[in-house]
Amino acid sequence: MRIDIVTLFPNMFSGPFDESIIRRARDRKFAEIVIHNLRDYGLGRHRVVDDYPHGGGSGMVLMPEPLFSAVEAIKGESPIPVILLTPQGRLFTQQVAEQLAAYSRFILVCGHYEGVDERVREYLATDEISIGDYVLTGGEPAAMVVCDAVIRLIPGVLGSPESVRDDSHSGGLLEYPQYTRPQIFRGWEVPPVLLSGNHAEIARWRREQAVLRTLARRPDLLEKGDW
Ligand code: 6GU
Repeated sequence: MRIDIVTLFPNMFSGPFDESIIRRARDRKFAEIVIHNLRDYGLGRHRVVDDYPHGGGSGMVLMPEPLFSAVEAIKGESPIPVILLTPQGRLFTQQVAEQLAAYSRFILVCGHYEGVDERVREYLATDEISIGDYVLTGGEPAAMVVCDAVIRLIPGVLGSPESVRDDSHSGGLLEYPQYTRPQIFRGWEVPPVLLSGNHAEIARWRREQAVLRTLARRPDLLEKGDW
């Protein structure tokens, strides 16, 4: 998979993609992440990328030319999905991550300032995604979230396919409680069923815990009925 990211702040991405599982996925060529500086496509000697909103109002708006130039230079003639990261997008969920994981390539465009010229939404973006109902200063952290959630779904990136299957949210439920050694820590014991060796019992207990935990914390997930 190849993910191209268009951003005004390319330095924000050094670090998050250079550690842990995403680093390993890149090293092993499961995923290629290419960062593009929107400033390189800015207008004139000053490489301008934003301007005042027509009709007045506060803040600056990203101009269409630099964004179209950047995305067209990346795409060439290929029809690649162009996803604008904006608080106005559709909500990013595990299901959306699974949809994106089916692509071999897509482009993430990080919005910034007060907004993006509407013609970018209408004629350049093929999709708009928000990572939640709160406002970030820019789309960069959202791009990191999307990349992480999608790359870990690529077959081979995680150790075992079961760890993807058992994730919180993947089965429409939160994950069951996990325990490791020691068996007793400061007097707090591991639930005995987990030490019983009875795999059917353990599976039933975990399912029950997942349902109870989802009911207590995220009853909205149960109402969706995906479990
Ligand atoms: Cl994708 N961008 C910004 N600026 N804020 C957000 C967001 C994206 N998703 C949630 N809040």
